[in-house]
Parts: sequence; C-alpha cells; structure tokens
Amino acid sequence: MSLRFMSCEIRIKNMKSNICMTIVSAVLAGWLATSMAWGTTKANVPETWDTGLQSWVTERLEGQLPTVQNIGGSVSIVFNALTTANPETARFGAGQNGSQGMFYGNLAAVGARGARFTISSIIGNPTLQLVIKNQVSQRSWRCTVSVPPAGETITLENMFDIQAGWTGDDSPYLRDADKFKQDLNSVTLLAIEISGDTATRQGCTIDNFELIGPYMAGLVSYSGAQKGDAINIVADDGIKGVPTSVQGTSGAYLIDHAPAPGSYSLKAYIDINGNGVMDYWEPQGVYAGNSFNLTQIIDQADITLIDPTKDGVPYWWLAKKLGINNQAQADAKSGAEWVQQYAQTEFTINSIKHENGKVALQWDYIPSVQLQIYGSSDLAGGFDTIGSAFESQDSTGEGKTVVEVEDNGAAFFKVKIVQ
Ligand SMILES: [Ca+2]
Ligand SMILES: [Ca+2]
Repeated sequence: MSLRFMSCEIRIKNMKSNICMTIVSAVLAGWLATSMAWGTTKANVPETWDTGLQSWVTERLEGQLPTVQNIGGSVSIVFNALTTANPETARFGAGQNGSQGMFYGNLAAVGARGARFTISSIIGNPTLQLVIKNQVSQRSWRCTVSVPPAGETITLENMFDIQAGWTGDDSPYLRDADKFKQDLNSVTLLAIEISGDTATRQGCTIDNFELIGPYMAGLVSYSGAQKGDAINIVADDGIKGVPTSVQGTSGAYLIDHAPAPGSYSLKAYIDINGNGVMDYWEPQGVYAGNSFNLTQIIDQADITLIDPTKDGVPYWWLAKKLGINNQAQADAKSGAEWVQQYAQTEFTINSIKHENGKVALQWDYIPSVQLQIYGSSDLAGGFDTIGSAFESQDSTGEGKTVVEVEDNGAAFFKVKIVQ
C-alpha cells in the first residue's frame, strides 16, 4: 500500500510540473513571435515586387501549385492547363517573413483599414479571394475579389469591414464583426487565394499590394493680407498633402499615403512666390498636435496660417518694402526701428479733395503701428491733431491706407507714428 501511494504521489507531481512547463513555453513562444513581428507591421507601404518576390510563400490547397514568377516587377500567378479538368486552389501569402513582415502582426495597431492592390493580365477565369488568418484564434476570414475583364488593369480596395464581404471559417462567427476586428490584432497570414479549373490556363498579375492605413486630414485657413492659393501641406518635409477643396487661401487637405506607424509633424504654408519651398515671410502654420505617431486616422489636423512677424511687423512687409533678404537680417533690428527707417525714407501722403467737403488721405500701409493725423493751414501756425490716434489698416487690400478727414481748410497734412 505504502509503495503504491508513493508511486501515485510522484505521478501527480510530474503532471503538475509538465503542465506548468507547457504553459511557460507557450507564452514565451507567443511573446517572441509577436515582439519580433510587431515592429515591422506597416500600412501605406506597398509591396511593389520591383526587386523580387520578397519571401511571399505559395501554398497548395488543392491540385497543382501554380507557377509564381516576378515578371517586370510584378507577381504573376498561373495554373497551367492540364489534360483533365481539376479544381486547383493555392494561396500566395505574406506571413512573418513575407515583405519583411509588413503584413504580419497587429494590423489594428498600425491603423490598417483594408488592402489595396492592382490586378491585371487575367488568363482564363480565375477566382480570387483575400484571406486573413489569426495567429491566436486560428480563425481565417476571406473576401472575394472582383476580377477585371481580360486586358484591363484595375486597382482594388478591400476594406477590413465585415460589411465589405468578409466571411469567417469558424461556424459560430461567420459574420461576427467584433471577432473579425479582434482577429486583426494578431495576423499570421495575409494571402491571395487563387482558384481555377486547369482544363484551361488560369492566372493573373498583381502589383503594389499594401495595407490601406490611416490618413491625415484637416482644414487650412488664412485670413492675412498676402495673396496666393498655392497651399502646400507637408508632413516631415517629405510627404506632401493634397488640397482637396481649397478656395483662395483656405480649405481642406488630405495626406493618405504616409507610412504607418511613423512619427510625423505637419506644417502648411502658402507658396506665394511659387518657388516650391517655405520662405521666411510666407503665411505658415503647424498642427497643434505635433508631433504624433500615426497609428490611427487623424481627421482634425487643422492648421491656421499666420504671417510671421518681427515685433508684430510682418516679414513679408519688410521683404517687400525694405528688401530684407532673410530672417536673420529682419531680426537684426526691432520692428519699430524698421518702421521708423521706412517712414523716414519712403513715406509720402497723397491728398485728394472731394466735393463732399472731405479730404481723402492715402499712403502706403505700414503694419502694426498706431497713427495720428495732423493738419496745418499755413505751416507757420503749426499743426493740430485731426481726430484721434488709430490702428493702421490696409484699407484697400492692396497695401494702401485711406482715411477721409473733414476739409477744415488745412492745406498741409502729416501722419505720425505714435506707438
Ligand atoms: Ca512593381
Ligand atoms: Ca516660397
């Protein structure tokens, strides 16, 4: 009895120990697999096959393996004709190694919204499906792809939305939107499944396969004095946005091909002189949310453009009126000193006597100053103030200030900067 008891006890201990070991190794393996892959999952980065097949794998499901070749920088998948008609099905897929793992891992974490690719060179009448397989649940999901007529090339977008025609292979969850979404969290395979009847040749060519990722969008607005409509929106000085509804100097923009994930800063400017770069005096602004990691749609990245200034005096005015070439030169004096220099050398007033008993005074607009008008009937008697001090305005929108004063017999006028 005693020996039997002992033997039983030992077995239980060993079982416990085995169970424990199994759990530890499973968790460890899972962690290693995901941590290696997650760093490489990328959306908005196409697999162009311009340099080969990038480790995509062909897997036979039924019948023969198709011939997979890189032809002219795109991938061609063809079932050759046999003497007997048999159904042929194979997967051409990207797992962890395919395209450096771009389509593997946590697709949701990079904001992947679908898959996009071009398809052409249709041979026969192949059936194509997109397939996503989850590493943890082991569920697969598939979506039928519309095949273009022979001779045509089309770009297809299949969104990762159960409503877009995805069906699961796990019978309780065939059309379960939540499970489908959840299964994007740990994708072990993204593949194109091609089926054909090999009594005839079946095939197609695929290029520019990518995960459709998050986009950035917002409004750009400008209400300053400069004129121009060449609004440029730039992410990190490299990726240009597209103005989508810009009228004049304001409107909406979209950037939909920035690789995700990725750290971005957004800026916008109006390219007044059309030289393709942001000059120090051009209307400009940045997104208040800079910088950010692009892993989901950013759809309110609004940017307000302002005229950059030196002490409130716009750089554009310094460039135009005083020929200042660069920001360092503009910053070498205070705004007030620049205005004073301009007023002493360039400033003249035109007066026009109107029939209605008023005199219109006009001069070149000086930004950011308070002005006071003075009048004198005969210089000998000195000048008296006319009205009160006021903020300088671009009255015409063309760089002129116009002020009407009562014609009280003054023959001479002067305008003084009071602040
Ligand atoms: Ca290509
Ligand atoms: Ca420019």
